[in-house]
Amino acid sequence: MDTITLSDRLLPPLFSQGITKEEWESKRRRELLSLFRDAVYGNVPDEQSLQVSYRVADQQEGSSIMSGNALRKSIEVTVSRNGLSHSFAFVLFIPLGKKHPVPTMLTLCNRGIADADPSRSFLSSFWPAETIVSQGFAAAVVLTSDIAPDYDEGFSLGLHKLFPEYKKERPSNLWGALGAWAWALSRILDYLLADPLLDPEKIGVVGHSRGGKAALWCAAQDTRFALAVSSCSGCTGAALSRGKGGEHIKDITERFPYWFCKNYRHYADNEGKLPVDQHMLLALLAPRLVYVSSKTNDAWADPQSEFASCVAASEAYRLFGTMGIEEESMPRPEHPLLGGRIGYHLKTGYHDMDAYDWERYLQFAKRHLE
Ligand code: GTR
Repeated sequence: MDTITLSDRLLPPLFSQGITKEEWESKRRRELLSLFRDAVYGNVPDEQSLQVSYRVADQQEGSSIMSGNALRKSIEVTVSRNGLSHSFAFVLFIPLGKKHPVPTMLTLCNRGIADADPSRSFLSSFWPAETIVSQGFAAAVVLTSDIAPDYDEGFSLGLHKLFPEYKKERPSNLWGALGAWAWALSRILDYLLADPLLDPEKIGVVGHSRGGKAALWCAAQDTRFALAVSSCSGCTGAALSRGKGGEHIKDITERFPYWFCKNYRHYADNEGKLPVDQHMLLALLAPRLVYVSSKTNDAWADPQSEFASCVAASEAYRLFGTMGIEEESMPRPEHPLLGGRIGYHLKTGYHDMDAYDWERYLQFAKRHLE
């Protein structure tokens, strides 16, 4: 396949020539985060006023839980502010009979409960908890809809209900649903980091499509995540916006205005004016691990633009003396690139996250985390 040409995309530069990795960390990284907050994903409102508490609602092990191979915990997270509160739950399977502490994969599930079933009556390949656990990883999952609804409810439900002052008018640079999902993933991370059975240095965050966008945004901000995995995240996820095929900023801000801050809509049909592009989102993870996967029949997400983003972000990895993506040519389907600190594969199929994808994510994580 062809080598990716980036010059046609007219991307804003990641950094100026001669920058050191210290300058990147102390200055440029912060600038990019503020640009993404103000123009795309929004700022967290009044963060210091939010109080978070955790309650283990259920904890079980034994033959009924993954045939005795895992401990299952259900944890309720309550976020309070000025007398209001919102709770959401996440589920955690920790492998038993393995050497602890173990690495963890935290998945943001944007589908229904059947795809993240704690009872394991439904064994969905979208979140194959048994596979994850059998490979020695703890598997955690949370539903997007439990954190903040995935429809335009006028900023009044989920975490948003803690901010009644913004219900009438949401300031243009304030978060939407994606920002709330990303913030909640970091609150789950706070809990995971304190669990002695889990390795605090080896926690990854995984998401598909809108969940992939949120997983990347979360790990871009929160350096405590060792790895971010994006499946088919496309527009405003892994894919470059400039020169993108399929979904554009105009499409996404018309259909899902509540995902982003209001400012983002100014870049509809106006990508060239956007102060960032999505290679910068991946670069914010450098030198940590990122994995991007695409499907051949997912032109809406645009695999070429997702891969081009990995190539462009690799410059930030070179600042750290490490390798981002290992090849600059778009790989053929079923030819994963696992050697660099940015992993990538294209798989034959439609917009989905499946068993093949998970096998590659776990393979990549093992290879680089061990
Ligand atoms: C689509 C949306 C995409 C992607 C997808 C999904 O309708 O246009 O950006 O996020 O939904 O989440 O499955």
